[in-house]
Amino acid sequence: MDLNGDGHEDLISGSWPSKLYYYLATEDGWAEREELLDPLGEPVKYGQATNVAPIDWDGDGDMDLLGGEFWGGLYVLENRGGEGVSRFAVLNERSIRVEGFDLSGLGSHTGVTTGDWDGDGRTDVLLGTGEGAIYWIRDESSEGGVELGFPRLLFAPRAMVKSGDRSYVERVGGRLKLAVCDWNHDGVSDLLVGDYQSQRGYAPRKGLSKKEKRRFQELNEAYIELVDTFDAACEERTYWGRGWHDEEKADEAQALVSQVYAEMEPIIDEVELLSSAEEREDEPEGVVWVILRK
Ligand SMILES: [Ca+2]
Ligand SMILES: [Ca+2]
Ligand SMILES: [Ca+2]
Ligand SMILES: [Ca+2]
Repeated sequence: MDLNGDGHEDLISGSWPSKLYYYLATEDGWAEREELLDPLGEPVKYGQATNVAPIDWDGDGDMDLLGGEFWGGLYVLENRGGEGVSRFAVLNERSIRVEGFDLSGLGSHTGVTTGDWDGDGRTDVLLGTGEGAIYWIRDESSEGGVELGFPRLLFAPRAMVKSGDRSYVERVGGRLKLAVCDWNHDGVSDLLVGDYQSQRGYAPRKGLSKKEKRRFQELNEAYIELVDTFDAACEERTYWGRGWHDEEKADEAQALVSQVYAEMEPIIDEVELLSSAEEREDEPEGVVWVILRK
Protein backbone atom coordinates (compact mmCIF):
# COMPACT_ATOMS: atom_id res chain seq x y z
CA MET A 1 0.00 0.00 0.00
CA ASP A 2 1.00 3.62 -0.47
CA LEU A 3 2.17 4.78 2.96
CA ASN A 4 3.33 8.28 2.08
CA GLY A 5 0.76 9.28 -0.54
CA ASP A 6 3.23 9.69 -3.43
CA GLY A 7 1.27 7.37 -5.69
CA HIS A 8 3.79 4.50 -5.42
CA GLU A 9 2.92 1.29 -3.61
CA ASP A 10 5.24 0.72 -0.66
CA LEU A 11 6.19 -2.50 1.06
CA ILE A 12 5.45 -3.52 4.65
CA SER A 13 7.11 -6.48 6.32
CA GLY A 14 6.34 -8.10 9.64
CA SER A 15 8.98 -9.83 11.71
CA TRP A 16 9.34 -12.70 14.13
CA PRO A 17 10.17 -10.52 17.19
CA SER A 18 7.20 -8.20 16.55
CA LYS A 19 8.08 -4.93 14.80
CA LEU A 20 6.66 -3.98 11.43
CA TYR A 21 9.00 -2.44 8.87
CA TYR A 22 8.32 -0.53 5.69
CA TYR A 23 10.29 0.17 2.54
CA LEU A 24 9.15 3.22 0.58
CA ALA A 25 9.12 2.80 -3.19
CA THR A 26 11.61 5.05 -4.97
CA GLU A 27 12.23 5.69 -8.65
CA ASP A 28 14.80 2.95 -8.84
CA GLY A 29 13.84 0.51 -6.09
CA TRP A 30 13.27 0.74 -2.36
CA ALA A 31 14.42 3.17 0.31
CA GLU A 32 16.10 1.99 3.51
CA ARG A 33 13.95 0.02 5.90
CA GLU A 34 12.12 2.00 8.60
CA GLU A 35 10.00 0.99 11.58
CA LEU A 36 6.24 1.44 11.28
CA LEU A 37 5.18 3.73 14.13
CA ASP A 38 2.07 4.44 16.16
CA PRO A 39 0.71 7.98 16.68
CA LEU A 40 3.00 8.44 19.71
CA GLY A 41 6.07 7.59 17.66
CA GLU A 42 6.54 4.14 19.21
CA PRO A 43 6.87 1.00 17.05
CA VAL A 44 3.49 -0.58 16.31
CA LYS A 45 3.17 -3.62 18.58
CA TYR A 46 0.53 -6.32 18.79
CA GLY A 47 2.16 -9.76 18.63
CA GLN A 48 4.90 -11.94 17.22
CA ALA A 49 5.52 -13.41 13.76
CA THR A 50 3.61 -10.41 12.49
CA ASN A 51 2.22 -9.89 9.01
CA VAL A 52 -0.27 -7.37 7.69
CA ALA A 53 -2.65 -6.71 4.81
CA PRO A 54 -4.34 -3.44 3.79
CA ILE A 55 -8.06 -2.79 4.03
CA ASP A 56 -10.19 0.32 4.65
CA TRP A 57 -11.56 -1.05 7.91
CA ASP A 58 -13.60 1.96 9.00
CA GLY A 59 -14.62 3.09 5.51
CA ASP A 60 -13.15 6.59 5.89
CA GLY A 61 -11.23 6.37 2.62
CA ASP A 62 -7.72 5.66 3.94
CA MET A 63 -6.13 2.23 4.10
CA ASP A 64 -5.89 0.57 7.49
CA LEU A 65 -4.10 -2.70 8.20
CA LEU A 66 -5.19 -6.08 9.46
CA GLY A 67 -2.47 -7.89 11.36
CA GLY A 68 -1.93 -11.61 11.88
CA GLU A 69 0.45 -13.10 14.41
CA PHE A 70 1.85 -16.16 16.15
CA TRP A 71 -1.07 -17.02 18.46
CA GLY A 72 -3.60 -16.51 15.70
CA GLY A 73 -6.46 -14.11 15.29
CA LEU A 74 -6.61 -10.68 13.74
CA TYR A 75 -5.73 -7.19 14.90
CA VAL A 76 -6.88 -3.89 13.44
CA LEU A 77 -4.24 -1.22 12.89
CA GLU A 78 -6.07 1.99 12.13
CA ASN A 79 -4.47 4.51 9.82
CA ARG A 80 -4.18 7.75 11.80
CA GLY A 81 -2.44 9.68 9.03
CA GLY A 82 0.52 11.83 10.01
CA GLU A 83 3.11 13.91 8.22
CA GLY A 84 4.91 11.98 5.52
CA VAL A 85 4.33 8.36 6.40
CA SER A 86 1.06 7.20 7.98
CA ARG A 87 1.04 6.10 11.59
CA PHE A 88 -1.11 3.27 12.89
CA ALA A 89 -2.94 2.67 16.15
CA VAL A 90 -3.70 -0.91 17.26
CA LEU A 91 -7.41 -0.91 18.08
CA ASN A 92 -7.76 -4.22 19.90
CA GLU A 93 -5.69 -5.76 22.67
CA ARG A 94 -6.93 -9.27 21.91
CA SER A 95 -7.93 -10.78 18.59
CA ILE A 96 -11.13 -9.46 17.08
CA ARG A 97 -14.31 -11.49 17.39
CA VAL A 98 -16.93 -12.29 14.80
CA GLU A 99 -20.39 -13.08 16.13
CA GLY A 100 -18.79 -13.73 19.51
CA PHE A 101 -16.15 -16.09 18.13
CA ASP A 102 -12.55 -15.11 18.83
CA LEU A 103 -10.70 -15.56 15.52
CA SER A 104 -7.64 -16.96 17.30
CA GLY A 105 -9.81 -20.08 17.69
CA LEU A 106 -9.14 -20.82 14.01
CA GLY A 107 -5.56 -21.70 14.77
CA SER A 108 -2.13 -20.24 15.32
CA HIS A 109 0.25 -18.37 13.00
CA THR A 110 -2.33 -16.27 11.19
CA GLY A 111 -1.26 -15.29 7.69
CA VAL A 112 -3.65 -12.58 6.56
CA THR A 113 -4.35 -11.22 3.12
CA THR A 114 -7.13 -9.13 1.61
CA GLY A 115 -8.91 -9.26 -1.73
CA ASP A 116 -12.39 -9.34 -3.19
CA TRP A 117 -12.89 -13.10 -3.17
CA ASP A 118 -16.50 -13.16 -4.36
CA GLY A 119 -16.19 -10.19 -6.71
CA ASP A 120 -18.99 -8.16 -5.10
CA GLY A 121 -16.86 -5.02 -4.96
CA ARG A 122 -16.10 -5.31 -1.23
CA THR A 123 -12.67 -6.36 -0.03
CA ASP A 124 -12.74 -9.60 1.96
CA VAL A 125 -10.26 -11.16 4.34
CA LEU A 126 -8.50 -14.47 3.74
CA LEU A 127 -6.65 -16.17 6.47
CA GLY A 128 -4.13 -19.00 6.51
CA THR A 129 -3.35 -20.86 9.72
CA GLY A 130 -0.42 -22.63 11.28
CA GLU A 131 -2.28 -25.90 10.89
CA GLY A 132 -2.68 -25.42 7.14
CA ALA A 133 -6.29 -24.26 6.80
CA ILE A 134 -7.49 -21.36 4.65
CA TYR A 135 -10.55 -19.35 5.66
CA TRP A 136 -12.54 -16.78 3.76
CA ILE A 137 -14.00 -14.08 5.98
CA ARG A 138 -16.39 -12.12 3.82
CA ASP A 139 -17.10 -8.43 4.26
CA GLU A 140 -20.88 -8.58 4.64
CA SER A 141 -21.32 -4.83 4.61
CA SER A 142 -22.47 -2.98 1.48
CA GLU A 143 -21.27 0.49 2.47
CA GLY A 144 -18.95 2.16 4.96
CA GLY A 145 -16.75 0.11 7.28
CA VAL A 146 -16.02 -3.61 7.12
CA GLU A 147 -18.40 -6.05 8.81
CA LEU A 148 -16.86 -9.48 8.85
CA GLY A 149 -19.07 -12.53 8.45
CA PHE A 150 -18.34 -15.87 10.10
CA PRO A 151 -15.20 -17.56 8.68
CA ARG A 152 -15.83 -20.15 5.96
CA LEU A 153 -13.34 -22.93 5.37
CA LEU A 154 -11.95 -22.73 1.83
CA PHE A 155 -9.24 -25.30 2.23
CA ALA A 156 -8.99 -28.02 4.86
CA PRO A 157 -5.88 -28.39 7.03
CA ARG A 158 -3.18 -30.62 5.55
CA ALA A 159 -5.18 -31.08 2.35
CA MET A 160 -3.72 -33.62 -0.02
CA VAL A 161 -2.75 -32.29 -3.42
CA LYS A 162 -1.47 -33.75 -6.64
CA SER A 163 2.21 -34.14 -6.24
CA GLY A 164 3.38 -33.55 -9.82
CA ASP A 165 7.03 -34.39 -10.17
CA ARG A 166 7.81 -33.85 -6.50
CA SER A 167 6.46 -37.08 -5.17
CA TYR A 168 7.43 -36.48 -1.56
CA VAL A 169 5.24 -33.39 -1.28
CA GLU A 170 1.72 -34.67 -1.01
CA ARG A 171 0.02 -32.10 1.06
CA VAL A 172 0.00 -28.41 1.76
CA GLY A 173 1.96 -27.73 4.94
CA GLY A 174 1.31 -25.20 7.68
CA ARG A 175 1.94 -21.55 8.64
CA LEU A 176 0.24 -20.55 5.42
CA LYS A 177 0.84 -17.12 3.90
CA LEU A 178 -1.55 -16.14 1.14
CA ALA A 179 -1.97 -13.84 -1.81
CA VAL A 180 -5.08 -13.41 -3.94
CA CYS A 181 -4.53 -13.04 -7.68
CA ASP A 182 -6.10 -14.19 -10.92
CA TRP A 183 -3.30 -16.58 -11.83
CA ASN A 184 -4.79 -17.96 -15.07
CA HIS A 185 -6.59 -14.79 -16.21
CA ASP A 186 -10.05 -16.37 -16.33
CA GLY A 187 -11.61 -13.52 -14.38
CA VAL A 188 -11.90 -15.52 -11.13
CA SER A 189 -9.56 -14.93 -8.17
CA ASP A 190 -7.10 -17.70 -7.34
CA LEU A 191 -4.74 -18.19 -4.42
CA LEU A 192 -1.01 -18.29 -4.08
CA VAL A 193 -0.11 -20.11 -0.90
CA GLY A 194 3.29 -20.28 0.74
CA ASP A 195 3.79 -22.93 3.38
CA TYR A 196 6.26 -24.38 5.81
CA GLN A 197 6.65 -28.10 5.86
CA SER A 198 8.78 -31.05 6.63
CA GLN A 199 8.23 -34.73 6.05
CA ARG A 200 6.01 -36.40 8.63
CA GLY A 201 7.35 -39.39 10.44
CA TYR A 202 10.82 -40.71 11.05
CA ALA A 203 13.84 -41.69 8.97
CA PRO A 204 15.18 -45.23 9.49
CA ARG A 205 18.54 -45.69 11.18
CA LYS A 206 21.29 -46.99 8.94
CA GLY A 207 22.17 -50.68 9.21
CA LEU A 208 18.77 -52.02 10.28
CA SER A 209 18.14 -55.73 9.63
CA LYS A 210 15.31 -56.68 7.26
CA LYS A 211 13.10 -57.52 10.19
CA GLU A 212 13.87 -54.25 11.92
CA LYS A 213 13.17 -52.36 8.70
CA ARG A 214 9.76 -53.98 8.44
CA ARG A 215 9.01 -53.15 12.04
CA PHE A 216 10.18 -49.58 11.48
CA GLN A 217 7.87 -49.24 8.51
CA GLU A 218 4.91 -50.54 10.48
CA LEU A 219 5.52 -48.21 13.39
CA ASN A 220 6.18 -45.20 11.20
CA GLU A 221 2.92 -45.71 9.31
CA ALA A 222 0.97 -46.13 12.54
CA TYR A 223 2.57 -42.98 13.89
CA ILE A 224 1.73 -40.93 10.78
CA GLU A 225 -1.87 -42.08 10.89
CA LEU A 226 -2.25 -41.20 14.56
CA VAL A 227 -0.55 -37.86 14.26
CA ASP A 228 -3.31 -36.64 11.91
CA THR A 229 -5.96 -37.52 14.49
CA PHE A 230 -3.81 -35.92 17.16
CA ASP A 231 -3.48 -32.66 15.20
CA ALA A 232 -7.19 -32.57 14.39
CA ALA A 233 -8.02 -32.98 18.09
CA CYS A 234 -5.61 -30.16 18.98
CA GLU A 235 -7.35 -27.92 16.44
CA GLU A 236 -10.74 -28.83 17.89
CA ARG A 237 -9.42 -27.87 21.33
CA THR A 238 -8.27 -24.48 20.00
CA TYR A 239 -11.56 -23.89 18.18
CA TRP A 240 -13.72 -24.45 21.24
CA GLY A 241 -11.25 -23.19 23.82
CA ARG A 242 -9.69 -20.05 22.36
CA GLY A 243 -12.53 -19.45 19.89
CA TRP A 244 -15.77 -19.96 21.80
CA HIS A 245 -14.37 -20.18 25.33
CA ASP A 246 -16.46 -23.31 25.72
CA GLU A 247 -14.64 -25.15 28.50
CA GLU A 248 -16.73 -28.29 28.26
CA LYS A 249 -16.11 -28.87 24.57
CA ALA A 250 -12.46 -27.86 24.92
CA ASP A 251 -12.11 -30.45 27.69
CA GLU A 252 -13.70 -33.12 25.48
CA ALA A 253 -11.18 -32.31 22.76
CA GLN A 254 -8.39 -32.37 25.34
CA ALA A 255 -9.53 -35.85 26.43
CA LEU A 256 -9.13 -37.01 22.82
CA VAL A 257 -5.72 -35.33 22.59
CA SER A 258 -4.61 -37.22 25.69
CA GLN A 259 -6.11 -40.50 24.49
CA VAL A 260 -4.41 -40.33 21.10
CA TYR A 261 -1.14 -39.33 22.68
CA ALA A 262 -1.36 -42.33 25.01
CA GLU A 263 -1.65 -44.51 21.90
CA MET A 264 1.20 -42.73 20.19
CA GLU A 265 3.64 -42.76 23.08
CA PRO A 266 4.71 -46.44 22.98
CA ILE A 267 4.96 -46.21 19.18
CA ILE A 268 7.18 -43.16 19.44
CA ASP A 269 9.35 -44.86 22.07
CA GLU A 270 9.89 -47.91 19.86
CA VAL A 271 10.25 -46.12 16.52
CA GLU A 272 12.83 -43.77 17.98
CA LEU A 273 15.06 -46.75 18.77
CA LEU A 274 14.98 -47.72 15.09
CA SER A 275 15.28 -44.26 13.62
CA SER A 276 18.10 -41.89 12.96
CA ALA A 277 18.57 -39.47 15.84
CA GLU A 278 19.85 -36.51 13.83
CA GLU A 279 18.17 -36.56 10.49
CA ARG A 280 14.52 -36.63 9.67
CA GLU A 281 13.65 -37.76 6.19
CA ASP A 282 13.71 -34.19 4.96
CA GLU A 283 14.86 -30.84 6.15
CA PRO A 284 12.07 -28.34 6.74
CA GLU A 285 11.26 -26.40 3.60
CA GLY A 286 8.67 -24.13 2.07
CA VAL A 287 6.61 -24.69 -1.03
CA VAL A 288 4.56 -22.14 -2.96
CA TRP A 289 1.29 -23.57 -4.26
CA VAL A 290 -0.95 -22.13 -6.94
CA ILE A 291 -4.54 -23.00 -6.07
CA LEU A 292 -6.83 -22.34 -9.02
CA ARG A 293 -10.49 -21.78 -8.43
CA LYS A 294 -12.94 -23.57 -10.70
CA1 LIG B 1 4.51 5.48 -1.55
CA1 LIG C 1 -9.65 3.74 6.94
CA1 LIG D 1 -16.21 -9.28 -1.46
CA1 LIG E 1 -8.39 -17.39 -12.09
